[in-house]
Amino acid sequence: MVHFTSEEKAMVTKVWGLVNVEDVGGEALGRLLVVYPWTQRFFESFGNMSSPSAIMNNPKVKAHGKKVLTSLADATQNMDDLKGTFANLSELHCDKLHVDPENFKLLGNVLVVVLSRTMGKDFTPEMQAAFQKLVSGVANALGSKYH
Ligand code: HNI
Repeated sequence: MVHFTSEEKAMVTKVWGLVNVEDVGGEALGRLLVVYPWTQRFFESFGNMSSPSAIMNNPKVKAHGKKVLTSLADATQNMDDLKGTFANLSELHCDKLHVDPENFKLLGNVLVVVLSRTMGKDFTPEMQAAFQKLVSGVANALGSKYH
């Protein structure tokens, strides 16, 4: 189980305060689908994914990215209990959606890349480290109910 120091918690809160959930969510999910094309198979109902620009401008991708990031807000507020916080979503992604948990790590990493781009120098190494730890903890929590 990951443990966050009070400094790390403060860093995560700071990062989250600078995140525009709508922009960053769509950008991160879009990039996941472009960079790791096999992830597209989970989103066949989303329509046009024929090129990187089709993916990045797909309204369903943007809407779903926003939904995922909104759910990540729960992580920033429950850093002492990520497993409990994501228990239901772990069951959903395993039993109903059949998403390989490796993909949670990929999305977390893409998210960190997107934050580096959007925040530039404001995203200090300490902030990056704390946020990377958070997304890794969430990926772990989302995988915890797999069987
Ligand atoms: Ni994920 C639905 C949260 C990563 C594939 N996902 C959701 C929902 C939430 C959510 C919230 C909506 C649930 C509901 O309707 O009750 N997903 C998260 C979080 C992460 C994540 C917090 C990681 C940080 N999901 C991923 C990844 C994939 C993924 C990496 C696949 C590559 N998720 C899905 C699919 C759905 C989904 C597929 C259903 C989409 C739909 O509406 O058809």
